[in-house]
Amino acid sequence: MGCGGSNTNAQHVTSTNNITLHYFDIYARGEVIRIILHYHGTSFSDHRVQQDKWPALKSSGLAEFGALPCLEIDGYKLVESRAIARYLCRKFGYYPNDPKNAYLVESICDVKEGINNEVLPLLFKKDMDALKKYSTEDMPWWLEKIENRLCQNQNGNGWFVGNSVSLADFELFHFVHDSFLRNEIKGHYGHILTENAPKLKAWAHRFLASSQGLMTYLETRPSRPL
Ligand SMILES: N[C@@H](CCC(=O)N[C@@H](CS)C(=O)NCC(=O)O)C(=O)O
Repeated sequence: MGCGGSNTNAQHVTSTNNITLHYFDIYARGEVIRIILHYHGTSFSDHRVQQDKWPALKSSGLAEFGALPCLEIDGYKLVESRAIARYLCRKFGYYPNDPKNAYLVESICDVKEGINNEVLPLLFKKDMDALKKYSTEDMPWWLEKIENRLCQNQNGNGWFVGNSVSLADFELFHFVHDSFLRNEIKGHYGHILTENAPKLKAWAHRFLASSQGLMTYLETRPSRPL
């Protein structure tokens, strides 16, 4: 196929101050975008796409690569969850300029992505036995290593990188909160975090306490069993 079609890369749409997130009503790849926007206190339209509406939306070409999330912002339709998270963090001042600090942020994000690649297929298949096996056998090792990284900065009593919140904190908070701390799940999996990474658990509570907007969102978002 040639390049004759319209350029849909970061497709430009009519400029507007309105922000709309199109994503499913789940806590997976697009949820970190909701977390960043609520933490920052930016109002946006949270379009939770129901499964029966997805085929038509997909055919409409809204999402450049045929998958969600898609964020309409600054006159663009942005896709790819991790690229969108970076965009927002750069825009809001949650991304370091210094290359070494950027490396520290990116390596933490890549660790989360590696875990996601193992866990999300199990969640989508609702393979709870495999999920439990991964959580009890593999996760403790990862949690310990991630906590070690946290402790390399300010003895684990601050944020992941430098003196302020960064993309690394957003990505890891999404992972830690939704895998271990949220109400629907903490009775089953919370002990894995408590036993293997107590400082990481304290960091997650500290992070949450630093944003009223995020606290309110997490208290009021639709409940999900998985
Ligand atoms: N690499 C993409 C993956 C997006 C993705 O797989 N999204 C899923 C939901 S989490 C989706 O849209 N599934 C429906 C489909 O592919 O038709 C990203 O990170 O945004």
